[in-house]
Amino acid sequence: MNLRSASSCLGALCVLCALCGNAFGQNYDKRWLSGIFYGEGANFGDFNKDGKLDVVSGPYIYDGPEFTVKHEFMPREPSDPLHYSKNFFAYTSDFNKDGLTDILIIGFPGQETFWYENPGAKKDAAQGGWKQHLVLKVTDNESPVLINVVGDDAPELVCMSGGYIGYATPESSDPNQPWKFIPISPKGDYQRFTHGLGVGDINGDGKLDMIVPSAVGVAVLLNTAP
Ligand SMILES: [Ca+2]
Ligand SMILES: [Ca+2]
Ligand SMILES: [Ca+2]
Ligand SMILES: [Ca+2]
Repeated sequence: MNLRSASSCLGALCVLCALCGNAFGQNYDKRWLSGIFYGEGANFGDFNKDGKLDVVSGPYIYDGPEFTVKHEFMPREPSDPLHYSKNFFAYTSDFNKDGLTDILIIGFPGQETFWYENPGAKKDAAQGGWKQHLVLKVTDNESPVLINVVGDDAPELVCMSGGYIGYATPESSDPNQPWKFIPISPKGDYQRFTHGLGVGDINGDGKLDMIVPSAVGVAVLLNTAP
């Protein structure tokens, strides 16, 4: 999730918690997470396995449901709120299937994507902290998506890289290894700041398709996998 694109919210890192069960949720309790701009990326996950969703925003995890206690899981690097950060998107999943939700951070477009391994009870940095694993050296496009598009139930990183549209998929035998990028298009002029990339079942056949920019507008890539 990218806060800047999701809400056009420039540096305002906040979370809105619905307080009532009304169908339209008229009442919200606003909880400030930080007055410092660390990144556009934010997401949710139960990182401490207490049954309550926590928030990841910038280099911190904020424990739900109060979000007043925070834990640093990656190096802090405040950013200029008038410019972009190196923390563009945050996604969550259990990448090494150890039962603990991990975090994937997509940096500045065209740069590396890493996932951070949830150490569980061993949160002290001196004990290793959240270990960083390389996903992909070059993640292009300004709307990369972590979603399960092929194979088993592990998600892929749908993005562009090296001029191709495609997805990066983890090595099932060793989730700590860099992911393999699978191109699904001819080489084009796709680059780090290319806009537009969406994933969804456009034709209703149960397989996820893509919508992408093309030289003359927009194109749909229908998933024809058996
Ligand atoms: Ca939790
Ligand atoms: Ca895990
Ligand atoms: Ca998959
Ligand atoms: Ca489809």
